[in-house]
Amino acid sequence: MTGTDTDQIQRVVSPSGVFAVHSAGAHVTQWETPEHGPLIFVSEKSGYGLGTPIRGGIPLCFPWFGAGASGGKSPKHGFARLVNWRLVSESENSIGDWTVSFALSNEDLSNEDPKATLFPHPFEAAYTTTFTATSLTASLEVTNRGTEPFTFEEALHTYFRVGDIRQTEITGLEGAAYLDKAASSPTAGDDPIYQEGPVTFNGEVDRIYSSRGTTTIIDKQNQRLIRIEKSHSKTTVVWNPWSELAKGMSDLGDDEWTQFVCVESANAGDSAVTLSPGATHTLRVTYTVTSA
Ligand code: TA6
Repeated sequence: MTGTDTDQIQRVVSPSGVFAVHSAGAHVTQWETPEHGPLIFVSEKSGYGLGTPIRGGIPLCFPWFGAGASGGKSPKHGFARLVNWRLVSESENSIGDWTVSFALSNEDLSNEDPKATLFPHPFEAAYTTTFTATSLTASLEVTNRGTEPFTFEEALHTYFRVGDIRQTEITGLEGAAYLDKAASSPTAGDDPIYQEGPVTFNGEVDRIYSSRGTTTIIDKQNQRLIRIEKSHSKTTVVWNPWSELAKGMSDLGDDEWTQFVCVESANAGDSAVTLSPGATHTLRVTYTVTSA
């Protein structure tokens, strides 16, 4: 069972940095290191607490992404980011690196909860994050505890802090096919487009790439690189709302859109995961920061 009916924050200040994860959504909100400062963006206008998606950090999207592979599902991006996860363990090592683990299962959702009917499958999810002065590793493990196969989508919808999105590029997606979901983009639609060169930003970007590969965020203003290495993830989503959309978002300051890029390690759409009874799927990501 959830154990608490309020959001509990696990936070450490250590020689490796300052790290925080909320029980609501098992949501990472802080990864700050002595050499590089804040690496994760959270909006100053974000709401917090059960049922409120945090604008920033690492939202966990599960068991569907967006409105789901076949559309029409609500809440957007699934219910995992809205509910309390159980704290399983928390430990700091001798140099100040920190590991924290949370779990969520169908039994944590009461039978009366409409969320339980949205995904009526016996599942167990385990989410572990390890923070160091130069890296953050996150792994989301989903196990089918039932007798029938089920299909789910997932994403670590990470908001990386950048000095200025207009001076930011992403490499590693060259040649990858993507669906352009940005309403304001002339190429928006359901036909695949192929990425030419690095991803650059000069307007709204909302793209779902078919890509298992490593990507790198080049943050020119902060003179740093964040390398994103992942396993068992076939989808990479890149998002920045740009100025017009940002104005309509009540939980984002008018100029805050310049300060982040979402690079999401996911399995979504055609890459949804089907799990046999008893099987486990693990999506694992490591973010490593270096000076440019
Ligand atoms: O992952 C990109 C996306 O699906 C965008 O379309 C954008 O809406 C973003 O997620 C944020 O979603 P949220 O529900 O957190 O406002």
